[in-house]
Amino acid sequence: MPGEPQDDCLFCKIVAGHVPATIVRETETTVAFRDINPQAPTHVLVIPRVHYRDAAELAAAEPAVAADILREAKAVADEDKLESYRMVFNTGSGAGQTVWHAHAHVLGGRGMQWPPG
Ligand code: D5M
Repeated sequence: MPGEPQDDCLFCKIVAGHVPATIVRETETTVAFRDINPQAPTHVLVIPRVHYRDAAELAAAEPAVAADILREAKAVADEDKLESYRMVFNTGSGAGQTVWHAHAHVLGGRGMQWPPG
């Protein structure tokens, strides 16, 4: 069921504390932890506690939680004292999504190129 924890979801396991992660912030609705394969000095994933396969499904079903993720991205950036940061939602395998639990990448601490690859 969308919104319910999935037994086979890595990020649901991190939310439940069954898989270790370097957690940087937690709220009632979100968890933020360092990406295991960082692409920048700051690379944090902000995820909803509830399970939706991608950001689009989350925003359609629980827009307030989607907004919480945007707010938490800024809080992560503030904690790492970033003046600017990039937020990425890979949505669909063609865009590079590999974990099917909605998540925002928060990247910063180095110069960024545009367009992204
Ligand atoms: O991003 C999925 C991201 O999840 C990718 O950057 C690696 C990261 N990842 C995978 N496993 C872990 C664990 N165990 N801890 C922290 N980060 C992890 P996507 O946009 O789906 O490609």
